[in-house]
This record gives sequence, structure tokens and C-alpha cells, in this order.
Amino acid sequence: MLERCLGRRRVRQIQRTCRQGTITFLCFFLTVVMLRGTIGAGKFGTPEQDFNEIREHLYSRGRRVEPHRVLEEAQPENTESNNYATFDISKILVDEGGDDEKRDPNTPYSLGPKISDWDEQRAEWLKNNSDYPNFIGPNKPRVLLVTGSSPKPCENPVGDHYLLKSIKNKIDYCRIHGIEIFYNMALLDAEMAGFWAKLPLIRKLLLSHPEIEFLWWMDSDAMFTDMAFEVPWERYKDYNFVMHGWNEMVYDEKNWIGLNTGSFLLRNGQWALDILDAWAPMGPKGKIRDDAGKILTRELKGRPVFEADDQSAMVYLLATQRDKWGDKVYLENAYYLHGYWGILVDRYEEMIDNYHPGLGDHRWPLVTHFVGCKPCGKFGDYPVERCLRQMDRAYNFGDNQILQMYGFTHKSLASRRVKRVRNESSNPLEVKDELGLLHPSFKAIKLPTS
Ligand SMILES: [Mn+2]
Repeated sequence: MLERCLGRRRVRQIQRTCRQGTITFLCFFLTVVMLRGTIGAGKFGTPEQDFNEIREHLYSRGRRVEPHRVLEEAQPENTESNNYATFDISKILVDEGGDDEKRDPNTPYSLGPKISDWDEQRAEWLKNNSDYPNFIGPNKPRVLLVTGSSPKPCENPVGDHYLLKSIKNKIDYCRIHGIEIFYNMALLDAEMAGFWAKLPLIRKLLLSHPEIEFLWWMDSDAMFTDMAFEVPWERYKDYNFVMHGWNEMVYDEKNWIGLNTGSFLLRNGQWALDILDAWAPMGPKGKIRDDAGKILTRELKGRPVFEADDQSAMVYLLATQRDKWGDKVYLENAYYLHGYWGILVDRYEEMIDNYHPGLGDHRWPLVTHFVGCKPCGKFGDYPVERCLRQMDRAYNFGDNQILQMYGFTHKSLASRRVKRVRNESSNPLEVKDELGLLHPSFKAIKLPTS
């Protein structure tokens, strides 16, 4: 029938083609079987997975991301890809872990060797190192702002982008105000991971930098939103520890949000070492921190059930030992040393319409703190979209005060794009910025006249 329609020669041609096709298919099939043997069947060994692995093998050898066995060892030069978008960072960031020195659980935790004459040691050092005075002007202490983030990348790369915005924001404020910055990414004491990591770090920095008069701790989730506000240092001359908070809420109510430890000032001295020692014992992770969390939830007003955190521990310490510490602690609420984002970010436009930077309080908050947003972690207490949108607004609100120095502003608080707000001048040194932040008096250094 076929022969009659197509003719004998044509049919033989088709038959030959079919035979060749069968051989080709057999060859392909054997290749598949061989490759499966070489590279493994993949995580689940599904046909689709097999196919993907084989395809990747055939077309992009050397561009593969996951480690694999035989072929890679044979051709090491092919493992180098130029594509950052597809590179798997876990190849480089290996979690060694495991070799932390274990502390004897029967000995109480301590931040370090007992020091009881730090004031004398420090005074001696300052006398011998007059090039490093602890005050850099009248009523202007030498300040070190300390902040930091986890040694690991964030769960989502967007988190790292916000960490970058956050440190850029702090660099700007500190440059304008003549403050030094320390950014920490090392976990100095594995037992004090999480919100407690700041304690060993702060102690280390106070002891290594006797020239620092005040250490300013600031969380990575807090941003400066008033670039023109200078801390009223003179107000704190008789105090060692300044936090945002209210005396009644801490001492009378024992409210766990009576103060905030996301942004505080600590004066270098023996007193600081002593309160760090008194603060630390609830920190060690595991049973100690878990049990302490139960005590704090029971004793403090409004505290949810969770492991001990540094803020609750500070409220508890002050409320139970007011006699010992209270006279040197200043709970500030005349301006926002810490300002809760929930009540501030939606009011920025209103602030712009009615007020100006330099006030630091509800009219123009010094700090906007994104309590409960965890842009670097897996889960926060608020919707991700709301947190990130509002963090952008806070960043841009603060950044506008930096951009105005150079004649620019963000197109809106939601926009990363900028526009010009004044024309270029051929006499650039005659241009004065509105807020006077280009050459602020609080940054000026007065050299002694001979
Ligand atoms: Mn925070």
C-alpha cells in the first residue's frame, strides 16, 4: 500500500532513516543512563529533575552552582562563572560552628575579668595621652556611636540593602556632628547572641578606648531623622546612662516598655562597667535566658512570654535596684533619643509643612526606630511591606536633610530619585545650605591659639 503510494525507493529511504533514528535514540538513552550514574539522581530523582541536571550538564558545564562530584574535579577551570546573579553564596559562607569554647555551667557568667579601678586607670591614661582628650570642645564629649549587624547575610538580600541604608544614614549624622562610628559584625561571645551581643561589645570598646567619654549604642533598625539636632550634652553632665523613657513607667509601673535600649548613651567609667556586670546575668542563651524570661514576664507590666531580652532586664534592674543605679540614670523624653516608628512615619509630611529639623521631638524626631520590624530576619511582628515602605520613608526623610546641603531633594518620601532644588552657582563657596549643616558649629574644632 505504502509502496504503491510512495514508490519502493522512497520507502527504503524512510526505513533507513528510522533505523538510524533508533540508533540515535539508543545512544541518547545510554548517555542519560551514564550521566545519571555520574552525577547522581538529584535530590528526589524525579524524571524532571534528572532532565534538568543533565541539561545543565550538557549546556552549562562549569556554570553549575551546586557542588557535584566527578566532572568538576576533572575540570576545575570550568567552575569559574562570571554571573553574580546566579552564584550561590553558600559556597563561600561556610558555617564552621561547633568549636566554641564551652563555659562550665556551674560558674556564673561574666563579661570579663573583674575591674574595680577603671576610673583611676583611665584618668592616668588620659593624663599621659593629651592628644586624645575625652572632651573635644566645651560641653562636647568625644562620642563613639556603636552599631552593627549579624555576621551572616540577611535571610533576604533586601534586608542587607536596608542595613546599608541604615549605616549610610548613621554615617551622615555622625560626620555632621563630629562623632566616630564603630560597626560591628563579629559575635564576640557566642553565649550572648541576639539582643545581648551589644553588652560584651560595649565593654570591650569602653576599655579599649579610654578617650571615648560617651558611647552611643544604636540598633541597626533605628535611623536618624533629624540631622540637625545636637544632643544636649550639658544636660547629662551628672549622669552616666541616658535612655529614652519615663521614670513613672519604669520605677512605679515596671512597664517593660518604660524605656528603650535601642538607642542609649553610656558614659565611660567604672560605673558603666558595674552596670554592665549587673545587666548581663540574664543574657546567656539557653536555660538561663529562658528561665529569666519567665521571671521578667511575671514581674513586668505588659511583657509577652519570651526569653529574657536586654530591655526588660534593664527595666527590672532599675525598678528593683533604684537606690543603686537610679541617681545616675537619665530617662529622657524631651526629645526622641528613640522614637517608635508606628507613631511617627505617617506624620512626616505634616512635620515638613509645619516644622523644621533641629527640634528632635514629636515635631521632628531625632531617631525613628523600627521596633518589631526585622528586615534582616525571617519574621517580624509587622507586615513586611509596611515595614520596608516606612523604612524607606524614614530614610528619605532623613536623607533630604543631607541632600539639601548639595541642592537636591528626594522627589517624594517614597522615591529614591532626586531633583534639584537650587541652581548651580559659579561661586560655590558663597552658597549656604538652609540648615547650615555643611559647616555646623557643633563639628568645629577650636585649636588653641599660641
Ligand atoms: Mn531595634
